[in-house]
Amino acid sequence: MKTIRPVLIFLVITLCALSINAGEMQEVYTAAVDADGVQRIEIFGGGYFFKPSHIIVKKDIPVELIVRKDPGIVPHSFVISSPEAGMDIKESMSSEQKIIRFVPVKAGKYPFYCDKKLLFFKGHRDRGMEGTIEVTE
Ligand SMILES: [Cu+2]
Repeated sequence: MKTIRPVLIFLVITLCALSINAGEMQEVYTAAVDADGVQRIEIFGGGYFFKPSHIIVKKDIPVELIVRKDPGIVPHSFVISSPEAGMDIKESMSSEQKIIRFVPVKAGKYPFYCDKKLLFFKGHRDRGMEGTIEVTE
């Protein structure tokens, strides 16, 4: 028991640290509805992430995603391939803001990602450039 205890304490601390880290990486952003009835969310993308990476929007209310990427030369895109939920989007990102408009029509969790890939290298999505858009009733 005397030797097990420090190990247990170490494990607990490690697990806590890990869960805090995971929480930070999955930054959740819940959209507010603006006075004009639109849910606006700014999304920033870069190598290889989206921030925030988990956004929550309400069903049947128009959404405007204001997307922008870092100023580097690496191209990035913003893709949601969920036409069944009213989201069929494929936009190349720029360091200038771009507005993507849609109305989510079905509750659920849908992936968004960057579909860029250089030659035989791993695609950006595989490197972590993806997130979740969660549509709630
Ligand atoms: Cu990318």
